[in-house]
Amino acid sequence: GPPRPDRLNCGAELLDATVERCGADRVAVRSATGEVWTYGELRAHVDRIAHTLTGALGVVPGNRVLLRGATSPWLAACWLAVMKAGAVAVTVLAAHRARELATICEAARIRHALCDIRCADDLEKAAVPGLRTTYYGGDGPGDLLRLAATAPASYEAVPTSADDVALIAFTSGTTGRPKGCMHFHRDVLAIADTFSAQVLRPRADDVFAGSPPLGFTFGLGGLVVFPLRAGASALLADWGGPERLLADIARHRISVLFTAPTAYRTMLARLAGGDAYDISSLRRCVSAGENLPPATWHAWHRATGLRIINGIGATELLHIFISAADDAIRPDATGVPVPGFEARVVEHTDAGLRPVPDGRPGLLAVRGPTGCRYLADERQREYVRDGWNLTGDTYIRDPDGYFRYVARADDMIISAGYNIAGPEVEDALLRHPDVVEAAVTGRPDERRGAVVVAHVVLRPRVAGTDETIAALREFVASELAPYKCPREFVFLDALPRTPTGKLQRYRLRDGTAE
Ligand code: 3SK
Repeated sequence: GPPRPDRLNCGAELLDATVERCGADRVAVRSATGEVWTYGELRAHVDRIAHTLTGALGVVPGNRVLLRGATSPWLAACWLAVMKAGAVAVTVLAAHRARELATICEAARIRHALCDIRCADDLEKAAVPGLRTTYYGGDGPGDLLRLAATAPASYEAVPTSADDVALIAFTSGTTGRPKGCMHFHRDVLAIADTFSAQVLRPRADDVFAGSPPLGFTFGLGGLVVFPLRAGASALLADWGGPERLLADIARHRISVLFTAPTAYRTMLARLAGGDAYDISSLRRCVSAGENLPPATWHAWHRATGLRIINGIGATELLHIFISAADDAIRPDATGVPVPGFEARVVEHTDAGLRPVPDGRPGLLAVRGPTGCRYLADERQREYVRDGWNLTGDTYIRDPDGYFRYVARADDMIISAGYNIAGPEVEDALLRHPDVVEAAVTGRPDERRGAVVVAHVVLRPRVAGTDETIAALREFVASELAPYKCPREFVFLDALPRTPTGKLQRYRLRDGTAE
């Protein structure tokens, strides 16, 4: 009969359709160690792994396959092979430890794992009952790549349906029990055809790179899905710090960068320190994962002439859903809903969600082609209300449709009757030349409800003395209303972050970061 119209395999679309359109000879991926694969080579590796999965390893469509590894072309090839084989990828972080892996494997009922030999330890320690792990990158006879070497180099993708689950991405936010977010084959293409195609607008000659790991959907989208959909290429290498990233930009002539605000700040510190890097190849710089303070946007613009594309994304929505491009970028706003998405600012009422007037803070609500479907988790009811995804962020919508970030909804500080948004105070602190990182929290206080505490990382060789505190206080007081000025200062060598780079405010509040 005729092909079913709902048939869609995102692996085939990203790889086979791109080869058909752009040819097999273009570079697809590069590794940290200098390996370069064309699209034809990437496809042959993917197809051999897909054959091995469905043959020797006994994976059938719908099986969940854990993927764990350093960022590398081989990890991307395994992910694409799982897609083409119609299985479900559960990509975890190399930073996940045994207990976290055991929880994820149990929640997702995982029986198969493909694991980088360099990350074997914690998966073995997790001792997941019934798990069949195949390692890659080693030299034993059972190594995935040895098995795959003798498999046929061409594999017809399983004709999955657009609504079949393609991946389960786990998120625990900055704390809490991990939640598995299920995404369909069509969702994977939707993020490429919305944020990437319409905001980022990559070209086939672009070279992508960045810091987020592939186990974080920010990285999976930015470093695998978007470049492949565009016929472009990507450097797939682990985050090795700001100097490494700057050197990689120069060496590989990177043109599209995906990273988080903190990495922009640490790169700026290196550039300001006089280190010379040729980063003239950059044309698009994306920031997400955390709020981008205007101070960081302006500092990057001053240093490079480039306008950072800010965005807010969520594992629940797979990728970025509010952003802006080119002349539409405003340093003090996240942007407007990415075409295909709708966003509004709401509040809870007994009758359900009610829109909040423009200019007033409220909860961000989003809907679009992707959305939250937690794997067997009662928190689904809180995240999706009346068909809208509630991300947990407080936002203001300006009358002209721009969305401005205020704070995470549960991070607002209420002091002496005033509502204080930590990010506004952080932005003021970051404008001070001695401040490299800043995070502001509230400390419970009997008299005021809470007092504002600033956690600050200072520029090298600046000491956290009483004079420094006085200077920072005076500086913030000249920028913001007095009630927003921090009463206490804590100086740290680094801010506590999750393996995906998100600030752990609760560790600042409970003092475990000091
Ligand atoms: O969690 C996030 O912040 C995020 C940002 C961009 C794209 C994807 C994600 C999960």
